[in-house]
Amino acid sequence: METPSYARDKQLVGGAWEAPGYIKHRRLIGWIADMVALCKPDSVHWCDGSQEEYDQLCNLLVEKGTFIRLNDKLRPNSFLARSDPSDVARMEDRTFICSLSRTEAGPTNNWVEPRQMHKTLNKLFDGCMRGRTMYVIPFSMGPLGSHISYIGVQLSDSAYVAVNMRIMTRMGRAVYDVLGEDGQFVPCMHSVGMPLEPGQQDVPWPCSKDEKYIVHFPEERSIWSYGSGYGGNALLGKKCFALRIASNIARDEGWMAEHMLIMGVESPQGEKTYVAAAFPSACGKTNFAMLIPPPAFEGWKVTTVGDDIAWIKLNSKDKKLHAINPEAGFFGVAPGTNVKTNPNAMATISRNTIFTNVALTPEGDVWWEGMTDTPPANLIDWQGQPWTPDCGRKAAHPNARFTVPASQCPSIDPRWEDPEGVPIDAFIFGGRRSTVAPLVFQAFNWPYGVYFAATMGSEMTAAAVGKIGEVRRDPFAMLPFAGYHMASYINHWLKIGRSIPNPPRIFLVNWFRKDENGNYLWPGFGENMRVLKWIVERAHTRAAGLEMALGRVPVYEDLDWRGLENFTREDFERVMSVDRELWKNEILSHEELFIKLYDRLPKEMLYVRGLLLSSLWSEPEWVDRQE
Ligand code: SAT
Ligand code: MN
Repeated sequence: METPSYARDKQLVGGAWEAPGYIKHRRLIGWIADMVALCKPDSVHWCDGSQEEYDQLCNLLVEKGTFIRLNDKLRPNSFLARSDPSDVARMEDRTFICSLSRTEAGPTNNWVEPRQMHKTLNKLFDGCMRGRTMYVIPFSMGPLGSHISYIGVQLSDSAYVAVNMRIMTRMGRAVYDVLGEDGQFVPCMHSVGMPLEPGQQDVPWPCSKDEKYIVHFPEERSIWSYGSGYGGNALLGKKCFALRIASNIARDEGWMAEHMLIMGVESPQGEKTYVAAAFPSACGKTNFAMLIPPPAFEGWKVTTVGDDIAWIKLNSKDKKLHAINPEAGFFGVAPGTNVKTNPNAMATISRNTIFTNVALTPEGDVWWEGMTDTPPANLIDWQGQPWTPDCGRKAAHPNARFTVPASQCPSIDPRWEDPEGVPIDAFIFGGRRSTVAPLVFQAFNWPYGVYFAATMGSEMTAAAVGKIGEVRRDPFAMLPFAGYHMASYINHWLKIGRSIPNPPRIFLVNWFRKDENGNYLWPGFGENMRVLKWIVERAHTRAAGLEMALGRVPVYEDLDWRGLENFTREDFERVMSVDRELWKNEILSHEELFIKLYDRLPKEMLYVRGLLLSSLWSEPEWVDRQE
């Protein structure tokens, strides 16, 4: 690597920047010096995480045209940002896992030899912050100082990133106290990739139109992101650190970093059960995590620990898996969110929120598809253009997001910051499938559960740039987020199951099944409580579960239908049906994934597949005689 070392480049000390005296960590200061020398920013801003700093940076973003301040009466202390139309979602084909060997990254990740990638990045980052400020953003994933937490320091030339990171993580000066003189941190390097020549006018959303790289070095535990300012590409604590790098740390240390929401379910008797659920991006994790039970479920309550990421470790005292939410905020999908689908989210985002790529009303408030049945008149769309319902364009981008502190959520769980985490009794996995997958079933045991999670299919959404609607295998909803070989990741799950005396029960759900006319067969949202109640009762081995080909299922009588009487037994049977012919094809398509992962595929995947074929096969002779 050709970057000058701190020791060699004495000129930098006391030059355009100087580390504040409260930072005692020489290796950190050295790394920042190297990065300043490489990126050549005009100035360095050391984020302290204070409210004053947040307000100042938001004002700066308003001045620069990146932010529009929303009407303070309707949406206090909130802002709208509009991104460049080329920079609206995660870019999976520009995301790289640069482990030492290609085999380690596995066939589902993009890989480039690490020295080669460092060369490329060093060229790109050389001078990339000219004309800009470098923000030094110290953050903790997990409660500050907790034994479960990890620290990162992000260097970024985006003030938008700095203010978003203050919401999404525990960001600020106190992180340096925890780091001390030699604590561990993950260096997270980020640039929007648009240096400014002297006199060059900036744009509201700087980014690099033609070169984007989101790069992870698992052995180095470092992250480099270039060219994008949006979401998971740029807020490096989230997918890059808390999933891709953390999944590597977790594998080495024997815990799990998962793309899961965490929720508490409280019964009328006051019994609290925590469950964690994995769904791919933009498949309703935030809605499920904040679910409000239907009125007939009086006394039942759902509380929210997290909506996107879970770090799960074995608790040595109770020998159960405990989960924490490493994040401090929600970066949720706006379209489709409304007072019916997610009243808690609507209340959460009533203030102190950054909206990105939603529409603007003439009163200075926000709007998106699905917020109300009728759009307000005279909207300005997410690209700043006048918008009418018949113009043929969407008012908000389908991947428009809100960034908001989790503490503002009315359903936030009292233990959401508990450094010991919350004990998990059930795991739920669900994709978006208009056909084939039934509403709910429980896997017979841990290896069966791992099999179904590993072979989960889901139709692609707008959260990533790609073919929306196409079914792809998304093992554990981690396809874009596992930082190493996917088959080793599956094996890690099997190992975890073997290491716990009584592992959580595993359930598979599908809220998205449709009929021949494209109508949803299941009402979803708050009504998912009916399924959740069965899951919780099963996890405590109190509810019945009929043994069927795929696993144990509720029969009609096993679910609580009070308040949903117009959903008939036939409706239920349709949404639960398992078509053996379709399932044989489904299992054939699992084979495609297995062949891809062949070199490291755990043998359990083949055993379970064999057993499933055995239970899905119908004996032709016997069937003939019955006809
Ligand atoms: O990766 S993002 O944080 O932009 C959103 C997601 O895909 O879940
Ligand atoms: Mn996510």
